[in-house]
Amino acid sequence: MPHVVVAGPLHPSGRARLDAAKDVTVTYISVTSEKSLAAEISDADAVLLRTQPMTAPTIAKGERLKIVSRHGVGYDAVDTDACVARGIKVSHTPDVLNGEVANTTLLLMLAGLRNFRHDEAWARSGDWEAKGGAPLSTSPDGKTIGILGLGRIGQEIADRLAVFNPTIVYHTRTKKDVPYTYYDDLVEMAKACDVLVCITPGGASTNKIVNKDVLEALGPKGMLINVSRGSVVDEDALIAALESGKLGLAGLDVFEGEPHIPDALKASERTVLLPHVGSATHETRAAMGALTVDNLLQWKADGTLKTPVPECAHL
Ligand code: A2R
Repeated sequence: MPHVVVAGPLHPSGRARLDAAKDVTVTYISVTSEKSLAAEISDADAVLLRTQPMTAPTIAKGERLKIVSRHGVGYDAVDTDACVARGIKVSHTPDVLNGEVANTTLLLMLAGLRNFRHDEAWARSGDWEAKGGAPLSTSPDGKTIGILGLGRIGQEIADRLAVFNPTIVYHTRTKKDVPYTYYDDLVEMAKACDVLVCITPGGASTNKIVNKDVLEALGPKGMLINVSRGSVVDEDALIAALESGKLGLAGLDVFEGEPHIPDALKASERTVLLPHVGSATHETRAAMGALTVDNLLQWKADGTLKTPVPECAHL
């Protein structure tokens, strides 16, 4: 009978299905760090992984491990090479969160351009009555919006942005068959953009890809939105660009050292900040939980995965 360790919160609907599954032993643990995870998986056949990293030393502690079912689409914190070397299969939850992350992108964009933080405080504080109307803000309509990473989520963002009648441009490593202008140079794209949305995976190939040059190319009226991974943006360069006025605005759902957010970003009037809630709605977390459990139960039934990560698809 396989032993499944569920490491972190799972939506109640997913938990109910897992509890109802026959011939599975399930242990729920509430670890938040990789160190404490390593201590809990010595007799696990399967791990349902939330946000904790799983590096090679932790994977080695799971001597019986056969599957890691990652709750989320990004799996940059899981050492897939170490998993493949051991024949451990890794799944993730693509597609089911595309719409919600796109909604979060729109939320950040509108909040930034339309000066939501300032104007809400203006209404709430009585400044409207005491001082008059709030200053004018910027329309989201008709802007040039660059998408860094036009994959499943990036395409959904482009689709949902259509109501603003934008010019969409994009940067990826490979040109796609889409009706948008492709830039093979990120700095050149940033120069052309009013808003730049980051939605690539994390990991080595995108580490600090949004650097000082990209931020300054986006310019004093430009807005950066990051709904991908904190590692994609050079946070020191971002703070410097905001403080010097070389970048206009930043809407951030993810951070380099999250859940820590640098004081400079918290204090800035040019930022809109969220605590990594891109997919965090009841509906979407239920769908992600369901797919995570689907992968576990399919593996238990026939040894295959419903949505393996590409690196493990051959196993
Ligand atoms: O580069 P390509 O042609 O493989 O396109 C992918 C792009 N991408 C990059 N673009 C520029 N420089 C890179 N070094 C780079 N690496 C990847 O990101 C593709 O267009 C996009 C990723 O799309 P998907 O694999 O479909 O991922 P999905 O589901 O959109 O999620 C993206 C990320 C997750 O990995 C989490 O970190 C976050 O959104 O939730």
